[in-house]
Amino acid sequence: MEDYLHIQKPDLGYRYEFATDELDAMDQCLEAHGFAVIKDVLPPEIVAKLKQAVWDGTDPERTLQPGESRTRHAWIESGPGAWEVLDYAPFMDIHRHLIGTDELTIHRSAAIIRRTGSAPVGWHTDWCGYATAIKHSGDVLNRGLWPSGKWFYLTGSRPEHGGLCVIEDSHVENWEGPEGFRMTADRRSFYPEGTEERAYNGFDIPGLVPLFTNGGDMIVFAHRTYHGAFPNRIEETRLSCGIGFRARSHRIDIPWEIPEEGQWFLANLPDHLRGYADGYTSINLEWQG
Ligand SMILES: O=C(O)CCC(=O)C(=O)O
Ligand SMILES: [Fe+2]
Repeated sequence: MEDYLHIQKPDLGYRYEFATDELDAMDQCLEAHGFAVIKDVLPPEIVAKLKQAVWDGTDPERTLQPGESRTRHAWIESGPGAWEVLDYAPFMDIHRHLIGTDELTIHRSAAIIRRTGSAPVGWHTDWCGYATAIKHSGDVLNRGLWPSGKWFYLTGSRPEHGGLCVIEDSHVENWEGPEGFRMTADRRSFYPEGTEERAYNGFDIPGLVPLFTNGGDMIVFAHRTYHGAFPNRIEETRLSCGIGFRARSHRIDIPWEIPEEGQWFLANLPDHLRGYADGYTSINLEWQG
């Protein structure tokens, strides 16, 4: 069985890892190649608390079995363990930089648990801006032109541990896919030429960049960047979380009712953090347009 242990950190010929005081250089990489890593955004104490909050918000009853994965959408709504990171000024400073304004509203958040043996995540872009019909919540929320991702792989990102991988330079409009592949009709993924049209989940792709990060490093990618994740092939359970913001002035007219958990979040977020919930849409995964 392929274990991905042999995959080394690539030398791409350009820098894509930056310290928190190198954000202008980071922007240039994000713009040129569609991704970047910001090193040591969170200290170990906060990483430890967030790991706990990922479990509590995603699998509170600890029912997830080996081989399984679970995603908690709107994870910020799960409680103080998730939203307390909004009090950590260096974290918020980076988000202000990424969005280009001081007035931020929480846009989307998620936490993911991938236990040993969990499956790979097929290649996709999160961006739904190509869709002309608005059919589900992603079509409403994932149309922005600001950076996506902003993930923390709290137990580290590396190929053997279900790490994230991106395709360099795949963030440009009308990208045609890696050599030897064709885009799916909806442009959300690609598949090898001459095979059935189905999102590819193999890792033998030109331009693939496996990311190697520590728990406190932030992975940033451009809205269109294509990415996937390796299967988790080691003993340790993979934990990851991400919180994305948008400019508060960018209002979104939501076609769904804010679910009960979202209402609970809005009622319980401490006063000094309320500004971040101004215009918050929550998400309703059942909603269909
Ligand atoms: O689990 C991962 O590593 C990738 C998740 C992802 O890309 C997504 O949720 O859109
Ligand atoms: Fe994604």
